[in-house]
Amino acid sequence: MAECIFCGVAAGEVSAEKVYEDDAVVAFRDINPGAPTHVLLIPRKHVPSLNKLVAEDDEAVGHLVRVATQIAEQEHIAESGYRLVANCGSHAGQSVDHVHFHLLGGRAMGWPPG
Ligand code: DGP
Repeated sequence: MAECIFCGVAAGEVSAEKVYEDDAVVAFRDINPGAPTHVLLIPRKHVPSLNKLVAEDDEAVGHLVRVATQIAEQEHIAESGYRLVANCGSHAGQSVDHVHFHLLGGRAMGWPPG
């Protein structure tokens, strides 16, 4: 069993409602949704924080962003708009130490975020 919960999701050891997966990226619905659409996108590779990304991760992260746009289409939020955000560190409220991006949509959102 993976020590990291999101590595566990990626490996199929932890149940989650996956909406997309390939060799590099996994996307699944957030367990505690903050919007009508709330999908998490992760690289399969365990990287604990944005601060630890290295050049070899560029392709996977770029791919992840493109996958997010495709999921936005599937979820019918591409036209109305959405937010793709990654929390890094304690001030941002990062609670899981595996790089992840939140795809949020289906309602209007305020700015700046709280
Ligand atoms: P963050 O605060 O940016 O680190 O976001 C972590 C998100 O991960 C948070 O919105 C809740 C979600 N989450 C935590 N554990 C699980 C889990 O086991 N399954 C799923 N689907 N989501 C989880």
